[in-house]
Amino acid sequence: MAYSYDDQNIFARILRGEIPNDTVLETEHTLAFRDIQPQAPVHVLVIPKGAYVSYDHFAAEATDAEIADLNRVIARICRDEGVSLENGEGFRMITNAGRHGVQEVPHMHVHILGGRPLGRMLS
Ligand code: DGP
Repeated sequence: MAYSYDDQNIFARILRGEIPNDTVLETEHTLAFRDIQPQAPVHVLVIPKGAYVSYDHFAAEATDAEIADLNRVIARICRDEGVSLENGEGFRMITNAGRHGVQEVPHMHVHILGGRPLGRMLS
């Protein structure tokens, strides 16, 4: 079964400029913006500009340039937001996928959360 991408999802509309967003950083392949319902003082969403539904879709089919760009953006945001281990107290990255992952928006995104102790998630 192939991955199926709905180009009317809210992040596709943000990428087309149809819906405003609070952009943190934009590069050739990647857009990062603040989550509309922040769960922590730092809550940034990082998305590829390409039409990927989930992290596994992105990791399987994106180009090396797209994958490298998204990861460099994550590193820059962690540093710029002061949550990197270079200059802060740390962060958490989450990517939800599909029904069991409780993914609300079907365009691949990584949450970066930080700025407060986040509590234990896995034990
Ligand atoms: P999830 O798909 O469950 O990983 O989470 C989607 C996140 O996207 C959720 O934290 C809320 C956020 N979100 C939903 N709609 C918008 C929007 O229009 N703008 C922004 N900035 N964030 C949104």
